[in-house]
Parts: sequence; C-alpha cells; structure tokens
Amino acid sequence: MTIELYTANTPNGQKPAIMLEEIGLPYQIFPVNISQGEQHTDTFLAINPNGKIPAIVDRSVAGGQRVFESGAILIYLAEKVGKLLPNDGNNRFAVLAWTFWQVGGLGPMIGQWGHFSRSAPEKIPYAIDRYLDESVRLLNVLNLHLTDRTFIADDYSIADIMNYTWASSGLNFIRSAHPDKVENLTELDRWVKVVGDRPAVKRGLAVLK
Ligand SMILES: N[C@@H](CCC(=O)N[C@@H](CS)C(=O)NCC(=O)O)C(=O)O
Repeated sequence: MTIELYTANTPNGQKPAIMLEEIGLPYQIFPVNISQGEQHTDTFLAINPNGKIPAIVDRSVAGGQRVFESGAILIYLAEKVGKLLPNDGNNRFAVLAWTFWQVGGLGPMIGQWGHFSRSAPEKIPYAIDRYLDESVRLLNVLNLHLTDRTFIADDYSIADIMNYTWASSGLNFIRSAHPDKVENLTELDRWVKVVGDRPAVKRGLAVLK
C-alpha cells in the first residue's frame, strides 16, 4: 500500500516529497543518483522512459501504477486522496494552468539559465541573458499574480507546491548573482515564506537531504 518515490534532491525532485507529506500517504524513497547516471538504467527507464526524476509507482494498484513528470504525479496524488486540486470549476483550471506554467516555463527557464551560466563549457552571453531575462520576467508574472492573494489559486494547492521549489531556489540563485534584477518582488517573497513555513513543506525538503 505504499507509494514508491524515485527522486533526488532537486527542485523537480522535491515536489512529490512535499506533496506526499502534505497528504499523509505512506511512501518510500528510492534515491536516484542523477550525477552518476542512475536515471539511464533499464530499471529506471521502465518507470520513466524519459530518464528523469521524479517518478512514482503506486503499489496499491494491481501491477503498480507508474507515473512520471512532476505535474502528472501531483495531479495523480491529489486525485487519489481528493486534496489540493479542486474537482471542477474555475479554480480547478487556475490550479492546472499554474501547474503547467511552471513545468513549461519557470522550471526550464531557470534551469537553462543555471546551465548556461554555471555548467556550460563555453560562456555564451546571448544564451545566459536570454534565460536570465525570461526567468526574471516569469518571476515578475508570479509576483504580480500574487498581489492581494495568499496562494496561487483560491486555496493552497498543488500549484503552490509545483512553483515553490523553483521560485524559491530561482530567487536565491538570481539574487546571489544579480540582486538588482529581482528587487521589489515583495509578493513573491511573502508567498515563499508562507509556503516554506508549512510543516509538511519543511518535512518534504528534509527527507531528501
Ligand atoms: N518536466 C520534468 C522535468 C524533470 C527533470 O528535468 N528532472 C531532472 C532533475 S531536476 C533530471 O532528472 N535530470 C537528469 C537528466 O536530465 O539526466 C518534471 O517536471 O518532472
């Protein structure tokens, strides 16, 4: 009756750990060492053919239900327990829209900026600036959206979990390199603190350390 969680301590890998702590389902962590290439093993590819963490196997389903992609995992878990994703209405689609916004935008843009500014063997100013500017633009979009609202949708939801790990780490990275680019994101800073102070969020981050 346990969820197997295949993950690592990265912004994408942290999301399902936080989710599982929030909803209280029993789970077991199977660490995948992505710097040693364990995401490319046949065993892992049988769970996620895309060879990236996170992924889960729900052993309470006959034969084991495999789910990969963090957004799909959080939707699956939310629907399994009926929490953190409204069943219908505008608010459901607000949660889904901000979930996909993170997977298609905030995560990849910050990730590519990190790659081109720190890991790439050749420093290409055009690529570094392009991904930095787009990351900053997206952080400003979220900051503006959070004006006059506590959470991303009406209530705390999977959209907050999806965006929290990337917004908090992205803000930290960009602030350390270009503090002038992320000044005055007061709504985002307030939301990062509210989400980060949740006991389940603290536990989800701690279990991966
Ligand atoms: N869209 C995917 C992104 C997953 C992803 O990029 N995972 C990274 C770690 S944060 C990974 O497994 N990297 C190892 C690799 O690319 O080989 C999701 O949201 O789950």
